[in-house]
Amino acid sequence: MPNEKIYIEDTIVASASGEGSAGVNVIRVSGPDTEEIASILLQSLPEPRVATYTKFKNKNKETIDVGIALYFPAPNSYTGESILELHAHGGSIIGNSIIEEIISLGARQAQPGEFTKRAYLNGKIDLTQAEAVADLINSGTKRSAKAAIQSLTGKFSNLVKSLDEQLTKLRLFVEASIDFPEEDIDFLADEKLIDEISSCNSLYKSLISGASSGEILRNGVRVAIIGLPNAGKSSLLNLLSDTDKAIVTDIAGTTRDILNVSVDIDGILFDFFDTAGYRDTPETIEAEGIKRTNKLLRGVDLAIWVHDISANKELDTCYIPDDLDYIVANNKIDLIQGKSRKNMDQRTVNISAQNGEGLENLITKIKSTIQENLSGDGIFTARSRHIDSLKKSYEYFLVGKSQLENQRAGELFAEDIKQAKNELSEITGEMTSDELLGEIFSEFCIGK
Ligand SMILES: Nc1nc2c(ncn2[C@@H]2O[C@H](COP(=O)(O)OP(=O)(O)OP(=O)(O)O)[C@@H](O)[C@H]2O)c(=O)[nH]1
Ligand SMILES: [Mg+2]
Repeated sequence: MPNEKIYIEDTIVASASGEGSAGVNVIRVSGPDTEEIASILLQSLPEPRVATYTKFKNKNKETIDVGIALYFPAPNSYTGESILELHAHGGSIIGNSIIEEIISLGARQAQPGEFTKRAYLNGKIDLTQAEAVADLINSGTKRSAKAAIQSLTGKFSNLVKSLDEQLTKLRLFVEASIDFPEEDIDFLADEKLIDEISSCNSLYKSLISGASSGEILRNGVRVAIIGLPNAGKSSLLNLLSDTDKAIVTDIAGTTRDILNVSVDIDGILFDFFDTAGYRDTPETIEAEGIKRTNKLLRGVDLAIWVHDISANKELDTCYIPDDLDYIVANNKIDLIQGKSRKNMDQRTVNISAQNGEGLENLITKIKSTIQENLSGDGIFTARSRHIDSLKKSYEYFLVGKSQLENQRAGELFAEDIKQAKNELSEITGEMTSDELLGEIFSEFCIGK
């Protein structure tokens, strides 16, 4: 679909440099009327791709502003259509006057993300790249920006494409063999086929793990700090975020509402949530706080159970949902000496939220729990819809593989591979619904 030439009738305009005052305001025009608009506004069409210093004039030949004009004739532009870019003086008065003038010459105000949507519809970029543009603009850490650049430059789509090509080869190979039914084929005796199946399998695994890491980088990691009253949860939130955002007192039941702080740890955005302590309480506000904590736990990636080790209470983690990863932070270790400090297992760290002891260990543990597959540079940005499609595609592949291995069923294998390929094509946007497109581009800012 995207590679078919789609004729888009109208011409759009928007400021690409966003709201607020700035030195320069970049105004973009894209569409079939670009040349005509430029000829009137600038009195002549600038030379393609050459920065031209010129006056911007209204229909009465009055100068609205002076600045740089850049003209990119179709199809060699961001959108694939003719584009005019005006670098005007900053400030909304001048910017709006120029935009109004361009609208009076036949353009209309662009929708959010419409330039990028046109780039996608004109086959300039695929859908993962378009999504990466939004991710890059919205990225909250250097590392997530780097991951977005990787996807923007095609790293993710190329991996998906290469998996798709391998699946095509497999399917063709098996289909060619089924065309000779008189021969009783033993697919599994063919080493080349076995090798290719196993290489597809590995590619699926690395893509799914890469995309999962990419999603973590994009969205950040949500961590709930939970435990009994007075265990030191709010103190820990303050320590982790190096703030005094949460109120700390020695009164059990201090925190009632959920408090949230974002912290950039080595390029990954962590959202820490401080919560009300668990206990049976007749007090309505505190009980409501506990209810909110339980709801929060259904939407986080990790919990830190803060346990007051000085209080001589049993560790009771029964409030943590079965499928949620958690770390036990034995807090107030400063009050404990010698032997009783030990007694550690894999998911436990000793800390003092008061004096900072053990903080590094806790952070290392948080990272290792989350980052199991967050590796160095190989990361690209990805979204849950990509992971869903990859997983569905992998399921078809695995079913097909077992049909072949257990029943020698070549036809069924070929059919499953076809389905697996369909799922992949949703990722790059070769097969995508209008609804999904609307959803994706509505997240963009105007002018992108
Ligand atoms: N000695 C010592 N005291 C601590 C430590 N961490 C917290 N405290 C103290 O324990 C008390 C409770 O701390 P908070 O951080 O308010 O505990 P909380 O878990 O948020 O409590 P609630 O909000 O009531 O559930 C305060 O008096 C803190 O100063 C620690 O590591 N060592
Ligand atoms: Mg608290």
